[in-house]
Amino acid sequence: MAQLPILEYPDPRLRRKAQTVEVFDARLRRLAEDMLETMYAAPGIGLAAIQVDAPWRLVVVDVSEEKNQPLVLVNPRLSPLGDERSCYDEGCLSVPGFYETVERPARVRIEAQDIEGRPLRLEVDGLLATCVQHEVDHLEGKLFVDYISSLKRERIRKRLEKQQRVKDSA
Ligand code: QAP
Ligand code: CO
Repeated sequence: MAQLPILEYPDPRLRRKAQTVEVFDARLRRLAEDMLETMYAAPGIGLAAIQVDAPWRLVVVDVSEEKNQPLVLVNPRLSPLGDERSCYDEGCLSVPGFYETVERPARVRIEAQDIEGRPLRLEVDGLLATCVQHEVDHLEGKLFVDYISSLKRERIRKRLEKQQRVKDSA
């Protein structure tokens, strides 16, 4: 297994629309394993393939305390269940060091495929529901900073660009 470099906002590659996975092979399994390793090492609770410059409709999440309940979703589609909404302080491995409150549907139905291509159907709530919605947004090129004010977003962009300049010149 290997840890993969993570693209950081405002990298334009994070704005691409990810492609449907049609081939369920060893390379796909390898990518999912490397993404899990990368997420656990961060540490994080969710990662979309696009964040490691692999523009496929693949996400991994694990919101468990023990970090032993990995969920791998291929070609996920979500539908909200009911009108209830909930707020979480969200972060993102592609927006390191910044957290903002985002409101989203509290419960969602997930229709996806597992890593072998078998259909997967789940109904989730709580942090898992929020995390899966955050990750599926990535597949459409959407980031949690798109939900906050443009003033806050621009401030985050400028700070990250500055940090990246420092890193690149080191
Ligand atoms: C998405 O994000 C998420 O800034 C997953 O310095 C997060 O795992 C959905 C992380 C929260 C809902 C609530 C962020 C690690 C991890 C950072 C993550 C950082 C180090 C973010
Ligand atoms: Co994210």
